[in-house]
Amino acid sequence: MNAEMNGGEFERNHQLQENVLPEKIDYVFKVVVIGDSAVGKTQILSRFTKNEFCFDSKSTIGVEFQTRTITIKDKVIKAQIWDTAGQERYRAVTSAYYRGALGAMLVYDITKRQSFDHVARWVEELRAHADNSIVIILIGNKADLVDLRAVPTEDAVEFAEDQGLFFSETSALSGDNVDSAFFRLLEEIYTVVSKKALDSDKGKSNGGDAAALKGLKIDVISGSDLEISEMKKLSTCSC
Ligand SMILES: Nc1nc2c(ncn2[C@@H]2O[C@H](COP(=O)(O)OP(=O)(O)OP(=O)(O)O)[C@@H](O)[C@H]2O)c(=O)[nH]1
Ligand SMILES: [Mg+2]
Repeated sequence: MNAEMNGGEFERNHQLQENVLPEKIDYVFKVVVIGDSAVGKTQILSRFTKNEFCFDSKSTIGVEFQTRTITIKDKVIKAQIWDTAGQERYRAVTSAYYRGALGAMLVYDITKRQSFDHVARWVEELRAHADNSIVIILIGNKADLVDLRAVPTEDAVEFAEDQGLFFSETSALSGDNVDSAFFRLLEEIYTVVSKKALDSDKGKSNGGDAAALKGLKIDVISGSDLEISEMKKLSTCSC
Protein backbone atom coordinates (compact mmCIF):
# COMPACT_ATOMS: atom_id res chain seq x y z
CA MET A 1 0.00 0.00 0.00
CA ASN A 2 2.77 2.38 0.85
CA ALA A 3 6.45 2.39 0.19
CA GLU A 4 9.21 2.70 2.74
CA MET A 5 8.79 5.85 4.77
CA ASN A 6 10.98 8.86 4.95
CA GLY A 7 11.78 9.48 8.62
CA GLY A 8 12.78 13.12 8.13
CA GLU A 9 9.49 13.96 6.51
CA PHE A 10 7.55 12.48 9.41
CA GLU A 11 9.73 14.27 11.96
CA ARG A 12 8.87 17.56 10.26
CA ASN A 13 5.15 16.81 10.19
CA HIS A 14 4.83 15.55 13.75
CA GLN A 15 5.84 17.84 16.51
CA LEU A 16 6.65 15.80 19.61
CA GLN A 17 5.13 16.82 22.92
CA GLU A 18 6.62 14.76 25.68
CA ASN A 19 5.22 16.46 28.79
CA VAL A 20 1.66 17.23 27.89
CA LEU A 21 -0.80 17.54 30.76
CA PRO A 22 -3.39 14.73 30.75
CA GLU A 23 -6.26 17.17 30.27
CA LYS A 24 -4.67 18.38 27.04
CA ILE A 25 -4.77 14.95 25.43
CA ASP A 26 -7.30 14.79 22.60
CA TYR A 27 -7.09 11.08 21.88
CA VAL A 28 -5.61 7.91 23.30
CA PHE A 29 -4.86 5.38 20.58
CA LYS A 30 -4.27 1.80 21.61
CA VAL A 31 -1.78 -0.02 19.41
CA VAL A 32 -0.71 -3.66 19.76
CA VAL A 33 2.67 -5.05 18.78
CA ILE A 34 2.65 -8.67 17.63
CA GLY A 35 4.92 -11.19 15.91
CA ASP A 36 7.08 -14.21 16.69
CA SER A 37 9.35 -14.35 19.70
CA ALA A 38 12.73 -12.59 19.45
CA VAL A 39 11.89 -10.49 16.38
CA GLY A 40 12.47 -7.32 18.43
CA LYS A 41 8.98 -6.18 19.46
CA THR A 42 10.01 -5.04 22.93
CA GLN A 43 13.09 -3.26 21.64
CA ILE A 44 11.15 -1.41 18.92
CA LEU A 45 8.77 -0.20 21.61
CA SER A 46 11.61 0.74 23.89
CA ARG A 47 13.27 2.68 21.07
CA PHE A 48 10.06 4.57 20.29
CA THR A 49 9.00 5.41 23.85
CA LYS A 50 12.36 5.83 25.64
CA ASN A 51 14.93 5.97 22.85
CA GLU A 52 16.63 2.99 24.47
CA PHE A 53 17.91 -0.34 23.16
CA CYS A 54 19.01 -3.41 25.08
CA PHE A 55 21.20 -6.14 23.54
CA ASP A 56 20.39 -8.51 26.36
CA SER A 57 16.61 -8.22 26.09
CA LYS A 58 14.66 -10.94 27.92
CA SER A 59 11.62 -12.61 26.40
CA THR A 60 8.44 -10.83 27.43
CA ILE A 61 6.17 -12.69 29.82
CA GLY A 62 2.54 -11.59 29.94
CA VAL A 63 1.52 -8.13 28.79
CA GLU A 64 2.76 -4.60 29.36
CA PHE A 65 2.32 -1.25 27.71
CA GLN A 66 4.25 1.98 27.26
CA THR A 67 3.12 5.38 26.06
CA ARG A 68 4.38 8.33 24.08
CA THR A 69 2.51 11.52 23.31
CA ILE A 70 2.80 13.21 19.93
CA THR A 71 0.80 15.72 17.93
CA ILE A 72 -0.83 15.02 14.60
CA LYS A 73 -2.60 17.86 12.81
CA ASP A 74 -2.73 19.96 16.01
CA LYS A 75 -4.30 17.14 18.02
CA VAL A 76 -2.46 15.78 21.04
CA ILE A 77 -2.40 12.02 20.77
CA LYS A 78 -1.23 9.62 23.40
CA ALA A 79 -0.08 6.36 21.84
CA GLN A 80 -0.63 3.54 24.30
CA ILE A 81 1.38 0.68 22.87
CA TRP A 82 0.86 -2.84 24.13
CA ASP A 83 3.56 -5.46 24.01
CA THR A 84 3.11 -9.15 24.63
CA ALA A 85 5.07 -12.37 24.35
CA GLY A 86 5.59 -13.87 20.91
CA GLN A 87 5.90 -17.24 22.62
CA GLU A 88 2.56 -19.04 22.47
CA ARG A 89 2.73 -20.40 26.02
CA TYR A 90 2.68 -16.89 27.48
CA ARG A 91 -0.14 -15.65 25.29
CA ALA A 92 -3.25 -16.49 27.29
CA VAL A 93 -5.08 -13.18 26.93
CA THR A 94 -5.64 -12.88 23.19
CA SER A 95 -9.11 -11.30 23.07
CA ALA A 96 -8.48 -8.82 25.88
CA TYR A 97 -5.18 -7.88 24.28
CA TYR A 98 -6.79 -6.92 20.97
CA ARG A 99 -9.92 -5.31 22.43
CA GLY A 100 -10.07 -1.60 21.64
CA ALA A 101 -6.90 -1.68 19.54
CA LEU A 102 -7.00 0.83 16.69
CA GLY A 103 -3.64 -0.16 15.24
CA ALA A 104 -1.29 -3.12 15.06
CA MET A 105 2.40 -3.37 14.38
CA LEU A 106 3.16 -6.84 13.03
CA VAL A 107 6.87 -7.53 13.31
CA TYR A 108 9.14 -10.14 11.70
CA ASP A 109 12.93 -10.44 11.69
CA ILE A 110 14.53 -9.91 8.26
CA THR A 111 17.20 -12.49 9.21
CA LYS A 112 14.67 -15.22 10.17
CA ARG A 113 12.63 -16.51 7.24
CA GLN A 114 10.35 -18.45 9.59
CA SER A 115 9.27 -15.28 11.38
CA PHE A 116 8.14 -13.89 8.00
CA ASP A 117 6.44 -17.17 7.01
CA HIS A 118 4.36 -16.88 10.20
CA VAL A 119 3.17 -13.36 9.39
CA ALA A 120 0.09 -14.69 7.53
CA ARG A 121 -0.97 -16.48 10.71
CA TRP A 122 -0.62 -13.30 12.73
CA VAL A 123 -2.80 -11.47 10.20
CA GLU A 124 -5.42 -14.20 10.58
CA GLU A 125 -5.32 -13.77 14.34
CA LEU A 126 -5.82 -10.04 13.95
CA ARG A 127 -8.73 -10.52 11.57
CA ALA A 128 -10.29 -12.97 14.04
CA HIS A 129 -9.89 -10.93 17.22
CA ALA A 130 -9.44 -7.26 16.35
CA ASP A 131 -11.83 -4.64 15.02
CA ASN A 132 -12.33 -4.69 11.23
CA SER A 133 -11.06 -1.15 10.85
CA ILE A 134 -7.77 -1.81 12.65
CA VAL A 135 -4.80 -0.26 10.82
CA ILE A 136 -1.92 -2.71 10.37
CA ILE A 137 1.71 -2.02 9.57
CA LEU A 138 4.07 -4.87 8.70
CA ILE A 139 7.58 -4.33 10.03
CA GLY A 140 10.77 -6.10 8.94
CA ASN A 141 13.04 -5.47 11.93
CA LYS A 142 16.83 -5.88 12.39
CA ALA A 143 17.50 -4.13 9.08
CA ASP A 144 20.98 -3.34 10.42
CA LEU A 145 21.95 -7.02 9.96
CA VAL A 146 22.39 -6.60 6.21
CA ASP A 147 24.70 -9.61 5.72
CA LEU A 148 22.25 -11.95 7.45
CA ARG A 149 19.17 -10.94 5.47
CA ALA A 150 16.91 -13.94 4.75
CA VAL A 151 13.75 -12.07 3.66
CA PRO A 152 14.00 -9.94 0.49
CA THR A 153 12.23 -6.60 0.83
CA GLU A 154 10.22 -7.37 -2.33
CA ASP A 155 8.62 -10.46 -0.73
CA ALA A 156 7.37 -8.36 2.15
CA VAL A 157 6.19 -5.53 -0.12
CA GLU A 158 4.21 -8.05 -2.17
CA PHE A 159 2.63 -9.61 0.92
CA ALA A 160 1.78 -6.20 2.36
CA GLU A 161 0.16 -5.10 -0.90
CA ASP A 162 -1.86 -8.32 -1.12
CA GLN A 163 -3.14 -7.93 2.41
CA GLY A 164 -3.61 -4.15 2.38
CA LEU A 165 -0.98 -3.49 5.03
CA PHE A 166 1.47 -0.64 5.39
CA PHE A 167 5.10 -1.72 5.40
CA SER A 168 8.50 -0.59 6.58
CA GLU A 169 11.87 -2.06 7.51
CA THR A 170 13.30 -0.86 10.82
CA SER A 171 16.22 -1.28 13.13
CA ALA A 172 15.52 -0.98 16.83
CA LEU A 173 19.28 -1.10 17.28
CA SER A 174 20.11 1.94 15.13
CA GLY A 175 16.65 3.50 15.46
CA ASP A 176 16.23 3.66 11.67
CA ASN A 177 12.58 4.10 10.62
CA VAL A 178 11.19 3.29 14.08
CA ASP A 179 9.66 6.72 14.70
CA SER A 180 8.47 7.08 11.13
CA ALA A 181 6.75 3.67 11.23
CA PHE A 182 4.86 4.55 14.41
CA PHE A 183 3.98 8.02 13.08
CA ARG A 184 2.66 6.51 9.85
CA LEU A 185 0.49 4.09 11.80
CA LEU A 186 -0.80 6.74 14.23
CA GLU A 187 -1.49 9.18 11.41
CA GLU A 188 -3.52 6.56 9.58
CA ILE A 189 -5.44 5.73 12.76
CA TYR A 190 -6.16 9.44 13.15
CA THR A 191 -7.56 9.52 9.60
CA VAL A 192 -9.82 6.53 10.34
CA VAL A 193 -10.99 8.00 13.66
CA SER A 194 -11.65 11.45 12.14
CA LYS A 195 -13.67 9.89 9.36
CA LYS A 196 -15.77 7.95 11.87
CA ALA A 197 -16.37 11.13 13.87
CA LEU A 198 -17.41 12.93 10.69
CA ASP A 199 -19.78 10.11 9.72
CA SER A 200 -21.19 10.22 13.23
CA ASP A 201 -21.80 13.97 12.99
CA LYS A 202 -23.48 13.52 9.61
CA GLY A 203 -25.72 10.86 11.13
CA LYS A 204 -26.71 13.23 13.92
CA SER A 205 -27.49 16.09 11.55
CA ASN A 206 -29.63 13.68 9.54
CA GLY A 207 -31.61 12.92 12.67
CA GLY A 208 -29.69 9.69 13.34
CA ASP A 209 -30.09 7.76 16.56
CA ALA A 210 -27.58 9.25 19.01
CA ALA A 211 -27.51 6.10 21.13
CA ALA A 212 -26.74 3.91 18.14
CA LEU A 213 -23.85 6.18 17.20
CA LYS A 214 -22.35 6.30 20.66
CA GLY A 215 -19.94 3.48 19.86
CA LEU A 216 -18.18 5.66 17.31
CA LYS A 217 -17.08 8.20 19.85
CA ILE A 218 -13.47 7.62 20.78
CA ASP A 219 -13.19 7.08 24.49
CA VAL A 220 -10.27 4.73 24.60
CA ILE A 221 -9.15 5.84 28.06
CA SER A 222 -11.99 4.16 29.91
CA GLY A 223 -11.72 1.13 27.62
CA SER A 224 -8.06 0.64 28.33
CA ASP A 225 -8.51 1.11 32.08
CA LEU A 226 -10.86 -1.83 31.90
CA GLU A 227 -8.33 -3.92 30.06
CA ILE A 228 -5.51 -3.20 32.46
CA SER A 229 -7.56 -4.68 35.25
CA GLU A 230 -8.38 -7.70 33.12
CA MET A 231 -4.79 -8.48 32.29
CA LYS A 232 -2.03 -9.80 34.42
CA LYS A 233 0.82 -7.34 34.22
CA LEU A 234 3.46 -9.94 34.85
CA SER A 235 6.57 -8.27 33.55
CA THR A 236 7.64 -4.64 33.51
CA CYS A 237 11.29 -4.95 32.56
CA SER A 238 12.38 -5.60 29.00
CA CYS A 239 16.01 -6.03 29.86
N1 LIG B 1 20.78 -6.42 15.55
C1 LIG B 1 19.58 -6.17 16.06
N2 LIG B 1 19.12 -6.86 17.13
C2 LIG B 1 17.90 -6.59 17.61
C3 LIG B 1 17.06 -5.59 17.03
N3 LIG B 1 15.90 -5.55 17.72
C4 LIG B 1 16.01 -6.47 18.69
N4 LIG B 1 17.20 -7.09 18.64
C5 LIG B 1 17.68 -8.18 19.52
O1 LIG B 1 16.82 -9.30 19.32
C6 LIG B 1 16.62 -9.97 20.56
C7 LIG B 1 15.11 -10.08 20.85
O2 LIG B 1 14.55 -8.78 21.04
P1 LIG B 1 13.17 -8.56 21.84
O3 LIG B 1 12.77 -7.15 21.65
O4 LIG B 1 13.29 -9.05 23.23
O5 LIG B 1 12.21 -9.56 21.03
P2 LIG B 1 10.64 -9.79 21.26
O6 LIG B 1 10.02 -9.83 19.89
O7 LIG B 1 10.10 -8.79 22.21
O8 LIG B 1 10.57 -11.25 21.87
P3 LIG B 1 9.43 -11.89 22.85
O9 LIG B 1 9.25 -10.98 24.00
O10 LIG B 1 9.98 -13.25 23.25
O11 LIG B 1 8.20 -12.06 22.02
C8 LIG B 1 17.40 -9.19 21.62
O12 LIG B 1 18.64 -9.80 21.81
C9 LIG B 1 17.57 -7.82 21.00
O13 LIG B 1 18.71 -7.14 21.47
C10 LIG B 1 17.57 -4.86 15.90
O14 LIG B 1 16.93 -3.99 15.31
N5 LIG B 1 18.82 -5.21 15.45
MG1 LIG C 1 9.27 -8.95 24.06
